[in-house]
Amino acid sequence: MANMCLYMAPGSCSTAANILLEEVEEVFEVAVINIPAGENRKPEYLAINPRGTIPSLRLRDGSVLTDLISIAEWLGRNCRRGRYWPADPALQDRARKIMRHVTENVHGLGFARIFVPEAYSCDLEEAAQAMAEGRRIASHALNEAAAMLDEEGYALGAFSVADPILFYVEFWADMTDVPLPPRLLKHYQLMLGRDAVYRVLREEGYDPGRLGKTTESA
Ligand SMILES: N[C@@H](CCC(=O)N[C@@H](CS)C(=O)NCC(=O)O)C(=O)O
Repeated sequence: MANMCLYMAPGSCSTAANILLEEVEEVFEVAVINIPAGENRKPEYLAINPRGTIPSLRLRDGSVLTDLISIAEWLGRNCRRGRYWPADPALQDRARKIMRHVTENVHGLGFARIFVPEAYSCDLEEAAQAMAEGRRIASHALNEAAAMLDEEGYALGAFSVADPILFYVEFWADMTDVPLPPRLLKHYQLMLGRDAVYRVLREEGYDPGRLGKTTESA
């Protein structure tokens, strides 16, 4: 059977899937999809993921997962090493709520406006407004995410699939100077201390030593 293959773009939300694949010590291949060059809209990639979004994960049997949360849950449940999907149904419920909040609200409503303002505007002035609105939404949604964690440390107490998902928006906040609430800043710094996170950031072209010095929100 072929190795798994992660279709990804460095610095995008696929970083979360890349971290999880490293955490579970899977052997996998990587296919870099150049989003600014439109590779995700080419027929070759649309044949893999008809929505043209990143990440996608091709499994060993050839089936393909095309959504970050599905990928995270599958890896957490099925990999030989490190079972990072909780057994407790209440924790599973919490993991799904956190992951959905991150992908739908922090990312989908907030950072999408910061990174792709032209999708929300017709001219430069509207684009500036969309970016400002995106910063407000991302900041508010990050505060809501912080309130979903009841203690300092990992999202569910022990490391789980929810942590790399929380991590990618903390990383984006660092990259774009969106202040992090204190609990998320601590979570971000905790994640930056993990070997797999360090390796993935280096592979994706970042210097982990320069990250995590971001300011806290009030
Ligand atoms: N809900 C999807 C969304 C993923 C998503 O928005 N990915 C971005 C990169 S961070 C993307 O593919 N952007 C290119 C596009 O939508 O055309 C998921 O969680 O997998």
